Amino acid sequence: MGSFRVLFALFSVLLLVICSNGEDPYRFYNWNVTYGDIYPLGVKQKGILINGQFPGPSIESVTNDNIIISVFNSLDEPFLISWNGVQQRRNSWQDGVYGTNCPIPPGQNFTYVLQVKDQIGSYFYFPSLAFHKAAGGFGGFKIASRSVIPVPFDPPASDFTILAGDWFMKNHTDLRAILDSGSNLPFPDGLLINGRGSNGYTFTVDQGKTYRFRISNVGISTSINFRIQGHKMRLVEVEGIHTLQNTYDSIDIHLGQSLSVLVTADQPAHDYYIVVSTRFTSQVLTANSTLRYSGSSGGISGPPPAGPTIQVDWSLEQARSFRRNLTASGPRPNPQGSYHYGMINVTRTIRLANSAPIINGKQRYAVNSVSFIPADTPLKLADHFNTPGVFTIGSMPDNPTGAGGYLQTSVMGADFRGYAEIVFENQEDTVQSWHINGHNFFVVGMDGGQWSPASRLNYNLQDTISRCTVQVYPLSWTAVYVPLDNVGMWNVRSENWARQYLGQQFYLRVYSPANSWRDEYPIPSNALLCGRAIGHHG
Ligand SMILES: *[C@@H]1O[C@H](CO)[C@@H](O)[C@H](O)[C@H]1NC(C)=O
Ligand SMILES: *[C@@H]1O[C@H](CO)[C@@H](O)[C@H](O)[C@H]1NC(C)=O
Ligand SMILES: *[C@@H]1O[C@H](CO)[C@@H](O)[C@H](O)[C@H]1NC(C)=O
Ligand SMILES: *[C@@H]1O[C@H](CO)[C@@H](O)[C@H](O)[C@H]1NC(C)=O
Ligand SMILES: *[C@@H]1O[C@H](CO)[C@@H](O)[C@H](O)[C@H]1NC(C)=O
Ligand SMILES: CC(=O)N[C@H]1CO[C@H](CO)[C@@H](O)[C@@H]1O
Repeated sequence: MGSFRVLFALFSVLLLVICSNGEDPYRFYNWNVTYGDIYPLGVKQKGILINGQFPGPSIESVTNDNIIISVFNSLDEPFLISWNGVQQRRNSWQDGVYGTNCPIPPGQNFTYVLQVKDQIGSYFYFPSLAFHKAAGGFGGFKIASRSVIPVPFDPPASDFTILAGDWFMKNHTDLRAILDSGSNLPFPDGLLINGRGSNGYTFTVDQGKTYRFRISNVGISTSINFRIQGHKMRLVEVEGIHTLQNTYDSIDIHLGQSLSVLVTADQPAHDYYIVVSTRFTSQVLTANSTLRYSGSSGGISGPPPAGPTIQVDWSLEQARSFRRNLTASGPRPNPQGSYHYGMINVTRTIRLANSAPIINGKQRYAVNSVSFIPADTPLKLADHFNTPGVFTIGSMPDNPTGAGGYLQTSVMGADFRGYAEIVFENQEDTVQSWHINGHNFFVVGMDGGQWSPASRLNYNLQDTISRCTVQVYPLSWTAVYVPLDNVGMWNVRSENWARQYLGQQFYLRVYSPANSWRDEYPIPSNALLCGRAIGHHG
């Protein structure tokens, strides 16, 4: 361990030289990824732990920090970690998905060099390959505002991370085998709050004080609803945007989404239920935690608070009530309303329709009929080394084709500094959740039925939130505006993990001909090489 530290210190010095923003603070993490016994639903399972923890340790950072994470893969399978919503400006080299990085082989390590440039907010990290996410390996990722930037609420007495989501008793290799054989996943076996099922976790508060809860849905297959018995929640942040501070009794959080609420401990000093439950499922799963007032005189009383179950309109109305506070600052001191997203000319409209085709006798998932399959070399590396035959730009159409599904390593080309309107069209009867790496997008509209150009008349061009993960309700559409301001190879994916695994994803290649460090960083000197990239030098 000692020599590892010395080596690591030397390596860090090297990295300091590589990183362009030497003046911003550095934070170092050493992570050992192992299998270990966990009991999330009361029964022993083999989970993926980081430094012995499930969920993994939280990353606590401040805008512009450099984050250096050395990941040692002690599993028996190749492994990568990705950063949900943490943007990697100019640096898709660090994105940690199949299309950008070679997997870390078993028994080896890789050091990620991230900078949380011009960002604030609540996010999480997760293992991106091979359905590992169903075994754990995820954790919170907070980016606080710099001390000189005003935040539109008083500092909370404490800041709690809640990672909630559905969970399966089958392990990730069994779940993978089900999907590989062409079948659907079973219904999940339970819900977890910070790695535990019912009555596992206790959050202790002082009467009269106000607390921030950062809540992420880290699950595999279902939207969730979050609520606290007897307490109102004041929404303050959604994926890095300070919102109008509306109060809610309960809030829906779709797959891959994160948000923050403030909760004031303004009730008698007892224990209260914190509840999550599944949304839009015929069977409703729930999990409990406890909000405990310090000096609580009594246990929990009454039934856990009920929440919405299958109601779609309720959720749609709530989503529309999430608005940007135009006068609050974001990562910079200027107000969030100073970027007039509604006044910028759209350079391209892209319509993306999800589907569930059977291809070669197996269940697959697709977007515009294309079901993504990995190639033998990460796309970013193939692009960098000009390796032919790995992927074709333009293999992902801009519009639904109406055709059946087919398999392809799909990459869509896009011009740096373009301004795209993307319409996610869902003609299936299930909720979708879409994520775009490296970018934040403005959620300008969502509604039931089929999108048409006339739908633009009802877009919110004033004060909608921007985020990185958005839901699309059953038989509905969601439209977003995306500033294509980050050069790189970026994953666009379903956050429903079976859909992602079986092809409902593609890569967006945001391209600048300038070939300049101002637009994109060069390949890192420690980049792992694999497939047809072996033998090349950065
Ligand atoms: C990782 O943890 C395992 C199990 O505790 C241990 O055997 C191994 O030496 C650790 N590796 C590193 C690099 O710390
Ligand atoms: C918006 O932010 C401003 C500036 O911090 C703050 O004074 C105001 O209370 C906020 N408004 C709402 C409705 O949250
Ligand atoms: C998952 O469980 C199966 C038995 O159901 C077992 O054969 C397999 O080794 C397990 N996988 C892991 C990674 O533990
Ligand atoms: C929540 O807690 C209550 C009371 O302890 C318990 O009866 C109920 O079963 C719990 N819910 C779940 C899903 O376990
Ligand atoms: C948008 O396009 C219109 C019509 O082509 C043009 O008049 C206007 O200046 C453009 N606006 C911006 C902000 O570029
Ligand atoms: C502990 C360990 O294996 N460290 C290795 C991490 O990876 C670098 C190369 O990227 C090696 O030099 C270290 O020995």
